[in-house]
Amino acid sequence: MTLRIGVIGTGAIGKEHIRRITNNLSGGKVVAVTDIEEASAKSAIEQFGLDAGIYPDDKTLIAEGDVDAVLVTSWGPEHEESVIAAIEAGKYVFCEKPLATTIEGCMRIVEAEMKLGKQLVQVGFMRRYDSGYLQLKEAIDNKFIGEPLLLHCAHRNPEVDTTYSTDMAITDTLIHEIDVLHWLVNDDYKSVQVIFPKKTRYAHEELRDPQFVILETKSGIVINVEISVNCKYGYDIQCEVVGEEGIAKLPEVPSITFRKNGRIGSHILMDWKERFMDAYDAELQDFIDAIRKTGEPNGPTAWDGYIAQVTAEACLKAQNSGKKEAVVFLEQPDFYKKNLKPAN
Ligand code: NAI
Ligand code: NAD
Ligand code: ISE
Repeated sequence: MTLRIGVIGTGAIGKEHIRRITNNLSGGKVVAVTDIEEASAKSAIEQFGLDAGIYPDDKTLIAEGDVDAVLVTSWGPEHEESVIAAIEAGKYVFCEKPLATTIEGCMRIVEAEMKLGKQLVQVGFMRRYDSGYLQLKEAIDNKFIGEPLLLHCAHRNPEVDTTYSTDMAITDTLIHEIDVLHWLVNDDYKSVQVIFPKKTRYAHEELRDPQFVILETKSGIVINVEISVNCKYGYDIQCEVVGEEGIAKLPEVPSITFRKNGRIGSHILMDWKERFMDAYDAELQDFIDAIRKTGEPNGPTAWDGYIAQVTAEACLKAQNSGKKEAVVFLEQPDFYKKNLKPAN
């Protein structure tokens, strides 16, 4: 059966996901769209030539759209209501990060899913599907560099607009590292700290940029992440794992090397949409395939969304206190204790 998909929020990433489901992936079809800006939903239909209905809001799409699954690609604070409405209607959900913008909101989603008794939700933490991170994970799991001791990471965006605030460096940007790094080293976070270095003159008045985050895991691995969202030169994601017997690093994005105007160089991407293109394809293909084959999604769960939000909120506290803050999770319910199979 083809998975009939409704899209809630047809902005930047909503349209990107519609494009990939329609043009690149198999087994899914976008049959319904909604956006609080009706013009945005209409433009999605026109841009991709969709044979899909437009619905006035998320609840109507879920109730009347004849969908098996929804993609929640609206703004973060809007996610919770749409996800819970979908779960209560028994629809599968692919929700972009963050799952919800509060710990309590994430827990309401977890509880709704457990009440239904079936996993329906996958969170859009696509880096777990990136071939670079998967290679790093394989190296760590096979003890290729011995036990990991510390990680040096960077998450750099060339620029942001004036709506981007200091807390978004954590909740919108670092959240990808928060999810992928504990998964990478098979550990849980214990504490976090945020340091504000000298501010770049390219940051708008209200924004503190760059930021330097230190996360410590229960086994003592120390992870530092530089977040710079006005780095100017490109979209650049770095991750270096220092182990007892060697160092493993995320591969650079392939590019030609050129010799021009007295220089040897290579290109750096400028846009987040391109950096994890293959990972976005893989996460959504896996969502579609797993549901069609097993009746349950196979990717990052609502519990992973909760773990990320607890860690993000500890980082927000650390931004304000300047101190090391504890990260405290509830015990993982048995319901979520399954071994995630690798992507594809
Ligand atoms: P956007 O602002 O371009 O698009 C959001 C769209 O959702 C807008 O068209 C807006 O009108 C609509 N919308 C908001 N609330 C809605 C609601 N309740 N019902 C229906 N439509 C609603 O934002 P963007 O950049 O596409 O981000 C959307 C989500 O995707 C966010 O959660 C963001 O964190 C996530 N995202 C994830 C990325 C990733 O790498 N995984 C990259 C970029 C965004
Ligand atoms: P966007 O502003 O371009 O799009 C959001 C869209 O949602 C807008 O069109 C808006 O009108 C619509 N919308 C908002 N509230 C709505 C509601 N209640 N019902 C229906 N539509 C609603 O934003 P974006 O950049 O596409 O980001 C959307 C989400 O995707 C965010 O959660 C963001 O964090 C996430 N995101 C993830 C990645 C990633 O790398 N995984 C990258 C970018 C964005
Ligand atoms: C955006 O929402 C994303 O998810 C991108 O992956 C990230 O690099 C960017 O900083 C966020 O704003």
